[in-house]
Amino acid sequence: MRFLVINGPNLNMLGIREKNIYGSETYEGLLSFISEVCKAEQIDVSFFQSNHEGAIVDAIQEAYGKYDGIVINPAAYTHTSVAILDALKAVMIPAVEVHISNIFEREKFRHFSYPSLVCVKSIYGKGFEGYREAILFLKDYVLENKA
Ligand code: CA2
Repeated sequence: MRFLVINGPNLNMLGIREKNIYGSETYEGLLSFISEVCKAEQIDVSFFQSNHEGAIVDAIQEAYGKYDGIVINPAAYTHTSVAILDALKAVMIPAVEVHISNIFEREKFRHFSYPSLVCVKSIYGKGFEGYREAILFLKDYVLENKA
């Protein structure tokens, strides 16, 4: 099974600032954490991070036919990007949305998520553990929905 993990703008700054919201672990730490989870689950994982909306759309399109599942934290684009929503709809790869923080306990503009309209699950407020939950959920989902 092959998964693509996509992280959006500024998540490469993890551990550098806003530690009260996102914790003190770095982006590299996040990748190691996810790699360990995927290794234990025998999942091949690839990572993509970008600060650019179009680059994220390109990465989703390029995933078509190559990956069984997508885990995505679109970061700020969560609340603005119809383009990322449309790309997820276009490729029809099952996707789980993850947010490190609890977006519903923050500013009102973070309460709405475009990707939640197409993702098979949304996980928020669980820190890095949310990515583990996403991988495990997606693995079961893909196995159960195999043609
Ligand atoms: O909680 C999440 O994972 C978010 O997707 C993170 C986004 C935010 O815009 C969403 O509303 C919720 C922001 C990521 C910014 O990450 C930073 C990391 C370190 C320093 C500054 C920002």
